[in-house]
Amino acid sequence: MNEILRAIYSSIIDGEQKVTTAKVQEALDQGTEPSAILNEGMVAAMAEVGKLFEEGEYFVPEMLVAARAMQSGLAMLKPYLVKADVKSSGKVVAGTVKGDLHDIGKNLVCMMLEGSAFEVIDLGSDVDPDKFVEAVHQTNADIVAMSALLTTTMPNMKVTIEALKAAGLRDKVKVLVGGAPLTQQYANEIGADGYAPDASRAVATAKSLIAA
Ligand code: B1M
Repeated sequence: MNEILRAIYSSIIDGEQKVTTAKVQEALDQGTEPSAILNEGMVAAMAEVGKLFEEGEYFVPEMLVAARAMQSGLAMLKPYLVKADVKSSGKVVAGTVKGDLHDIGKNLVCMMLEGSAFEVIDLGSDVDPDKFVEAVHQTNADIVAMSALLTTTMPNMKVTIEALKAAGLRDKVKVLVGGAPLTQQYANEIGADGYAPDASRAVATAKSLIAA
């Protein structure tokens, strides 16, 4: 990792939001690839924050300031990840499931989808199953994209799929799921149509779901 990426990495771990934004700008000015800033500097830092939390070195406040630094860096990368395109690839209703406040991965997935010309209706985090249903009704979406970061909230994906069924919408919409604790096997078990382990594969899977 070069010096500027290391500085971004450290600033996120230390939760130094101002340093993160300054260093991301510096990296962009130097011509560093946005994908390197994202993956090597920022995503890697959040993985380390998770490790420190697991080891009892970090607590929720430290995770929170790191998340704020990450979000501000992500906002600066957005124009580079989201390019305008004329033809819509499809309409996606996205959200983090009920009970789950983790939205960084979901935001990244939304940005990458927008970058591939998907129209994204982002419902945010802690999204009630009924809100997903209502949004699909209102927007006629092609895909429901759900994210979960907690093992305790993963079951709410199944609850949402059941709510879509109960509303008679399950045949009209594809369901794409992802998030750190998920697996392809879990996605199969809950009856999702697609699973992706990261944001770029979420885009590829969304495209193949539309094509199918
Ligand atoms: Co929390 N947290 N957290 N947290 N947090 C984790 C998830 C945890 C693994 C940390 C740990 O113990 N190592 C752990 C979960 C353990 C478990 O369930 N087994 C945990 C815990 C326990 C908690 C609390 C319960 C802590 C507490 O209160 N005691 C609490 C729960 C709050 C709640 O949600 N109700 C909590 C709170 C928080 C903060 C609010 C402080 C903050 C979130 C802020 C925010 O998001 N705005 C936070 C953070 C930052 C984390 C870690 C450190 C980082 C998550 C992150 O943003 N990663 C996380 C540890 C870790 O993940 N290693 C942790 C970066 C992001 C880019 O990755 O979200 O995985 P990720 O997204 C990836 C892929 O997963 C995938 O693509 C993304 C990019 O490639 N992906 C999809 C995600 N969604 C997808 C959807 C798709 C496809 C792919 O299709 C639709």
